[in-house]
Amino acid sequence: KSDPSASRDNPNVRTIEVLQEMLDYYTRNADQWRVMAYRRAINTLRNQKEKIATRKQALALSGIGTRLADKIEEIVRTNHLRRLDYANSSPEDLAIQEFLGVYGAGLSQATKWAARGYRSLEDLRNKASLTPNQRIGVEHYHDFAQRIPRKEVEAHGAIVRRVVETADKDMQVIISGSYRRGARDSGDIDCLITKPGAPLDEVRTIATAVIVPKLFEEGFLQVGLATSRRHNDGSKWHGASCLPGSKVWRRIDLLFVPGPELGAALLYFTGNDIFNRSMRLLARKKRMCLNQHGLFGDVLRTGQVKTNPGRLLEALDERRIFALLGVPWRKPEERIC
Ligand code: DCP
Ligand code: MG
Ligand code: MN
Repeated sequence: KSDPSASRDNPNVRTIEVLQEMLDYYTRNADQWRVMAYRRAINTLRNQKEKIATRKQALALSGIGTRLADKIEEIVRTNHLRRLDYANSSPEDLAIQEFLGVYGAGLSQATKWAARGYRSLEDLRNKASLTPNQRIGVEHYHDFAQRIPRKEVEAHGAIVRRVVETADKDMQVIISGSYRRGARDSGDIDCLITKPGAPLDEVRTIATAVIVPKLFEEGFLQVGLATSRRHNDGSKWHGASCLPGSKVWRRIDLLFVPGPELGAALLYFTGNDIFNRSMRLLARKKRMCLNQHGLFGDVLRTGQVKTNPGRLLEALDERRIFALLGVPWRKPEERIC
């Protein structure tokens, strides 16, 4: 969606945007033939320097047939495509769109449910066979769909902080994610937990053996949500929390960080994700590598593959990572791309 080639300077951005919605629709409906046709058309339009406004102009391009050419003309003329109105309003498609909001369910799961004939959250709740995670996603659909006001993010963070500091007075909690960027409300609560000088093992052990159990015992944490092993070395915990006296469950993420990696972890966990991607890309261009563990230099790559891990340049000091990358310091509030 953030493809730079679809940027402002392409005269066909709006057409591409509408065709992309059709592509999404056909993808959801697993219509592979149309998916290919729309992909081809979108790519062709991306490569045009001129605005393609008429059926005739469109037909002159390779890979665009008569029906697509008509649609392109309609989009340019009306800024809209009537076909989209009912494409997105079939009962099956509406169900897929609703199911996409179930925490942890991707497009493939949502499509499967719809293909089995489920049309509502009620259907999922009563008829579908759900994994424990999916059941929580369905039962708390409306909770997780709500934004969390900044004050409430702070209240969740304060409970985590109290328990963390009781477990070990040298341990620290920093609320990261969109909250650290100054957002007025957040999608979830991101708590970074660390201890100066301590290795990951120490932080992770205290967190999983003492802090998380204590937060459950207090009735604050409600459930842990499984994550894929492949992407998690035990330094992340996903789940849901609830303030005393409230019934609304919120999504909460805990990140356990070794003291010496605080700067790199803060940079990663503050985001936003697009800003992170551009910082990593920049590091790569300078033959460095940036990840949540540090900034590394002298990295050798063969194509995309790293052939040596490089030498650690900085991990503790967030500002120094910016400096070494040659990027002027940006306050968290300014890290929105
Ligand atoms: N992150 C990332 N790449 C991803 C996901 C996350 O770099 N694919 C980093 C940047 C995010 C941070 O982790 O800012 C927290 O992730 P969240 O999904 O919680 O996103 P935000 O906190 O930024 O926004 P929201 O308010 O929606 O939670
Ligand atoms: Mg967040
Ligand atoms: Mn998060």
